[in-house]
Amino acid sequence: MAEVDEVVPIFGSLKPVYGEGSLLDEAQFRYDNLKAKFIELYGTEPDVYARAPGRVNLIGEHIDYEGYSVLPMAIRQDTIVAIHKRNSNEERKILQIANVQSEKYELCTYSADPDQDIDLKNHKWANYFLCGYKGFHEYIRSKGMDVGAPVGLDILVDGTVPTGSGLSSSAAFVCSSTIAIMAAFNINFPKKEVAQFTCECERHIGTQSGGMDQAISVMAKPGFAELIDFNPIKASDVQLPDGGTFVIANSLAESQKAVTAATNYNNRVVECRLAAIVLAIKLGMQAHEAVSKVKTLSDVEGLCVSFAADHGSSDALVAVKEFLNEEPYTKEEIEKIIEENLESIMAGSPTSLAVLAAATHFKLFQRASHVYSEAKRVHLFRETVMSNLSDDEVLERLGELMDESHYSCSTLYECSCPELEELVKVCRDSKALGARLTGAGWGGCAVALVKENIVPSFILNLKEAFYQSRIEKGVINHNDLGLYVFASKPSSGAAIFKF
Ligand code: NG1
Repeated sequence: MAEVDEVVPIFGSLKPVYGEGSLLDEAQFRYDNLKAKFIELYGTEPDVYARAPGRVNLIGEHIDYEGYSVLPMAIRQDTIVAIHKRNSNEERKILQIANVQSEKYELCTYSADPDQDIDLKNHKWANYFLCGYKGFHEYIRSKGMDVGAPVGLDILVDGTVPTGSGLSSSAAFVCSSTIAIMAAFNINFPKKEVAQFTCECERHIGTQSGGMDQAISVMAKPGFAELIDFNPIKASDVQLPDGGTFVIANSLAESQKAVTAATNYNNRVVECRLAAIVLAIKLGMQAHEAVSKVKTLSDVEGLCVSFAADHGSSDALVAVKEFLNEEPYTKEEIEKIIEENLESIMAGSPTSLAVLAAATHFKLFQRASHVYSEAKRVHLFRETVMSNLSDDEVLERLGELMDESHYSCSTLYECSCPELEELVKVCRDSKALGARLTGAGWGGCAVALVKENIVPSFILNLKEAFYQSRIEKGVINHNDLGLYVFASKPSSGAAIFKF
């Protein structure tokens, strides 16, 4: 029980998070560099640092926002935010946000008003900091706490999670920013609260995110993947079997989740909601009740399963097959079933209205089929890990589940892309036990489960079959290959450092 209320840890040295050896040396170098640059830029030392890792999702894609459990692990790549809070009597009450990669990410300044709007049409990298800033203040207020009038903040960021790669660089940035702000105000909260409210913070960027990335970034433990449940958020340790390694490989197609939200990420959230409402009505709920009560496919799973039970099954997909058409629905067809105009049911959500404005058809059958089957695969994955099969048998089965997950993402959810398809095929041809896209998709990374003893030859194969032609075309530099394909072990969650 005590564990549930653990707050974000505060350390006086890097070792508890970064371990020993070369990883620690590399981390020490980054923190020293961050401090030196901070002093150069702001003329003072940071008060405190916060770090939060990226993650790789092993299985359970696009189901967190539907209320279903997912199974990610934290990776060692992280974002570090160094922060200094100015005194309330200092002039210039502004937020200054700089990045150690100053040539790529320019210095951004914002007012210190926590109620300012984020300009979503003009996407700037530091907007993610602002998400944390706004969300922190909203959360503080919701708890009846008061941190006084706005003061200036100086910030310097150093991130190693590749952006647009499906490894949650955005959540690593939002979580480390929010936690740095908390720490600058000398406030700490239980990790599961932080996991919940950092998810709400990130929605300020305009994506209707589920909570997976923030939950794993805040709650991860070294050595374990985590089964993350939602409503309420809970993380249960999953010890992966010996003999297998997860290799992450970047497809080099950048997934611009915030920019493409209306046609990709948020579009799928809206399609799932519409599928859930239509199912509820077909299963006997009054249309007005379904519209007001049903938000996600997990809300109607019970109805689907009861229907399936009457037909000798326990599988929600039986109801999906019976009641949803495989042909995409037009807006008018859905409006006829739900007896309301789609704009009016989405009226409170500008990001959903943007989806409606961009869409001509809605694939309800395909999206619901993916969500229900993927939710089942997550549990099968965990049951397999906990079964008494031999390690080899466990690894084989996990690989199959990963392959099935990819097939579903690619054909039913349509969140893959040609580069990811090519990469997943190369992984399988190179003897992966299973491989799939990870994260939102539409670009970004694949994750492959590989027998430990063939990892070096597997990576070499990927380099030859996938990356060599891209090196020759100048897409990437040979010396950077280690950034694009690497084996990963489950790493630590978010932390605060006061040195
Ligand atoms: P990425 O784009 O990989 O960070 C996104 C969502 C997750 C989840 C996955 C798909 C955010 C911050 N993250 O992850 O919540 O829905 O897509 O499974 O939007």
